Amino acid sequence: MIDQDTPVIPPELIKTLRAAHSVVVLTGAGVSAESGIPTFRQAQTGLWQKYRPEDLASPEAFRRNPGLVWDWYTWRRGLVSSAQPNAGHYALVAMEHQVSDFTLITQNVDDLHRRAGSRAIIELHGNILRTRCSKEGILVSEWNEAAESPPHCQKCGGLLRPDVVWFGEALPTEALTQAMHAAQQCQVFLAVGTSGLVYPAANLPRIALQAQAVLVEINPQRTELSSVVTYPLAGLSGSILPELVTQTWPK
Ligand code: BJW
Repeated sequence: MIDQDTPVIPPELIKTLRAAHSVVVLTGAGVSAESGIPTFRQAQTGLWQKYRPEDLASPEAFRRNPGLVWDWYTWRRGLVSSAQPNAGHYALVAMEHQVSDFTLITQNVDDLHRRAGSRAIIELHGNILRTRCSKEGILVSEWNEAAESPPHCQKCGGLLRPDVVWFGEALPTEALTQAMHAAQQCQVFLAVGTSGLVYPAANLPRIALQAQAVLVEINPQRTELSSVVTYPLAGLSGSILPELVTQTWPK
């Protein structure tokens, strides 16, 4: 049965996807919205309602008030840890099994793609479940949470921070290089649940389009990308992705 909120998927798209041997999917926060994780630009809840995420996810914010930033990430780590992958995450696992050259590029830091079972994942903006020393950059797995906020590195005394990419920081070079290469080479590129406002990730669909890929967008809202994509599919990724996979590769 087709969900009333799921748009009809054009038959030409199904045909193109079925024939494609190289597919790239770029995901954003919208993919995890149906797992109960607020998107980046959506109002935060509870104690964090009065803060804009854009004002907390930066080196300046961390320098100004490291305790506040650490506490926000501690709250978000809790949300992420208790969330479960949704039907959209699982559909991407199924897609990976069907396409010989499949690349999943995510801007999300929530680890839900990996927990769903996706394997070929490029994490552009890091992972909130990893912590590193802000002084030496090394990953740290143990600290005294009760002592201070943020805790200090037990080796060098530097402040600990989440291993994510804040505004003004460089993306991991290898991840970005691989993502750009995949976007240049693919036949079909799907942009799912992203506002397309944050660079350099926002360039990836445009790179794919310039390289003649078929561009698909899945998002309930229009974005800056909507007017240039080949197939804009307006709706929720948790409904559209499973439908797309089922119709493209029926059992
Ligand atoms: C659904 C749905 C459902 C809802 N189904 N959909 C070029 C031009 C202008 C500016 C720049 C530029 N190049 C660089 C910049 C500066 C800056 C930038 O892009 N600024 C813009 C805001 C203008 N970029 C950077 O600073 C980057 N660094 C950089 O460029 O460094 C250069 C450098 C080089 C060498 C040395 C030093 C520096 C870094 C960007 C890092 C972004 N980090 C964050 C935070 C990560 C950690 C954390 O989570 O706390 O990443 S910001 C935030 O935005 C997060 C996200 O990954 C990212 C993207 O957001 P996303 O995923 O698109 O989420 P939303 O909330 O915006 O949208 C959700 C969408 O889902 C919506 O459209 C909904 O409709 C939809 N949706 N429910 C499907 N069920």
